[in-house]
Amino acid sequence: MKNGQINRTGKPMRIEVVENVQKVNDRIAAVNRALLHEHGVRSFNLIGAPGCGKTAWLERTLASLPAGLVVGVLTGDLATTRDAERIAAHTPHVAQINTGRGCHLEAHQVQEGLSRLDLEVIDLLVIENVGNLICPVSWDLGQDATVGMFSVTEGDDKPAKHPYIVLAADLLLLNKTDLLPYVPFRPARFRADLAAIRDDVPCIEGSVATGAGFDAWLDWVTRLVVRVEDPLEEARS
Ligand SMILES: Nc1nc2c(ncn2[C@@H]2O[C@H](COP(=O)(O)OP(=O)(O)OP(=O)(O)O)[C@@H](O)[C@H]2O)c(=O)[nH]1
Ligand SMILES: [Mg+2]
Repeated sequence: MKNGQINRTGKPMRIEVVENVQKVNDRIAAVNRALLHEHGVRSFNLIGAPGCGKTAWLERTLASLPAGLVVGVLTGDLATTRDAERIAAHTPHVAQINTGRGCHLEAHQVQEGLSRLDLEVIDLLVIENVGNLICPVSWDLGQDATVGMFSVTEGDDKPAKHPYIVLAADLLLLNKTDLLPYVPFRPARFRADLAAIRDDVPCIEGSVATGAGFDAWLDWVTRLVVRVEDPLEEARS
């Protein structure tokens, strides 16, 4: 059945339209991925609820990575350039994408964002998605890896209630562990829920405020970048 046709219930075929939009998105995502690899740029898409600490985590990351590693950042928000301004204190390679009412980034927006970055000099591209644990999971942007972030202030039930980010992630982060003494968050419950959904995804528990977990995180980031610079590295190690 073609777009715009009416099905037997008399209702328009809305699902097919969404599928077509996603097919277009996937094609542009593939173009983004090829462009990034052509320039030797590795990338990850950071997804988490509003205020879980994505930008703060990136600020600490940028301040901690070796100076020789050049990081580009695309920050996605409905409005304002505030996240890009925060990131600009650490790297000149940053561009803000405003989505208006859009609850997630799409590949064409990232494609436009990439045109504002100098891919010749960037080693790692970080895409901070719009604060949302739901929609961003379904939209490929062309990234190599997907990182999902939770924080203890959101409650320990979030993996159970948002299983799709757990299923999609290559790595999970649990931020704001410095606040554990002050919030009713049960780490054992959080870990058990995660394991019930998927037991093969690593989860780094840490805090921007204290730096806990950052050794493991920086190691993961460095390995992501090294893989593209020397694809044989993993085979040798
Ligand atoms: N105590 C504590 N506060 C944190 C930590 N990480 C971030 N915050 C605070 O949490 C608030 C939200 O942080 P942001 O970095 O803006 O969060 P975000 O996920 O980027 O938010 P959006 O981009 O709006 O979705 C800020 O007030 C941060 O200072 C942490 O590890 N511990
Ligand atoms: Mg942010």
